[in-house]
Amino acid sequence: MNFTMSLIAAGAAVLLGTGAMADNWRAWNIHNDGHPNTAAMDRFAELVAEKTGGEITVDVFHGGVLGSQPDAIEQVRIGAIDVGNFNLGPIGPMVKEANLVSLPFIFKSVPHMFRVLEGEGGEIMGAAMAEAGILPLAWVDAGARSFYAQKAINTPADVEGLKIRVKTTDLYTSMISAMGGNPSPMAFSEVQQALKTGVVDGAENNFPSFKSVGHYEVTTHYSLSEHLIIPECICVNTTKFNALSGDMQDAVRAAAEEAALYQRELWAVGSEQARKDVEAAGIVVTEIADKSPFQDAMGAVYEEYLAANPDMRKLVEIAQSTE
Ligand code: GTR
Repeated sequence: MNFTMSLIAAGAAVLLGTGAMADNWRAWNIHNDGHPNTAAMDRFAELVAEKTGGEITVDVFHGGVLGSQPDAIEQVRIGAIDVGNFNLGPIGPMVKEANLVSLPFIFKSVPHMFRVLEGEGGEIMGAAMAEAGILPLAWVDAGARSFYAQKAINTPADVEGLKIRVKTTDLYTSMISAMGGNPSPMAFSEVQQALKTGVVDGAENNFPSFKSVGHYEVTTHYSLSEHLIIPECICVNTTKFNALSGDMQDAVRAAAEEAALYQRELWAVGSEQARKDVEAAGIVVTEIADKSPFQDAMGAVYEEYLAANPDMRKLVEIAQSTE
């Protein structure tokens, strides 16, 4: 090989080397267009490319096309999917500490939930999640979940005898049973059809999801029980993240934090708009002035859960003592 050829070969190697270093991540998102988290995840992808100078690019797969949420969480843990926007509810069966957020009425409000996440409670949950392979880069808002059905659900007694769809987390099953209802664990993608055909009588979610997947088209009443305030995360495979250089870690984290702040802004506006839209479409929204009957009914859920999981008491106390 002469000198010129060696130079060309060296140049090609450098180019190939650079090419090999650029990393393309696959991201999971359950929501479709028009949902605040879809726009936020697109923003996350843009910010990662920008802040890493193109060394990491992210392809976001919306609408849950990479699999159901419990499956996708597992995929991120093993590194088959790199990153995703996950609800902490379905993380609970894999990371016990995440179950804190699935105890009904554990948070007084969304700001209270964020204060807990930004304090010792969030540190404990985040560390346990990272240990399990799914590291939270930033927390995002998912508002509060309330019941909807073909009638108003203003007291726990209104749930009696109803078949209510829940996510596949034991605490939600207990929650519905404690009110005398029949819990029906089911994937998000199946709920609209189940409501439509009467396989279930009702479900529970926040306004943006109630609207975006058409649950409002097949129910008549949305009752503001606000029994669960479940945060979400932008979460990455732990090994993948730890293998990055310090600078790349900072860039990815900053991208997630910025995308999460953007999500919270979109959420505030989008959630109000979703409520207006479903009301305009004929949904009767009822305010529940006194939620104590619901809270009282949950006493049994806490008792049973903490008796079986005494090591969760500390997290519960941290949440309850956070102002
Ligand atoms: C939504 C949440 C999704 C999913 C869904 C459900 O509010 O953003 O991640 O958990 O609820 O009920 O399955």
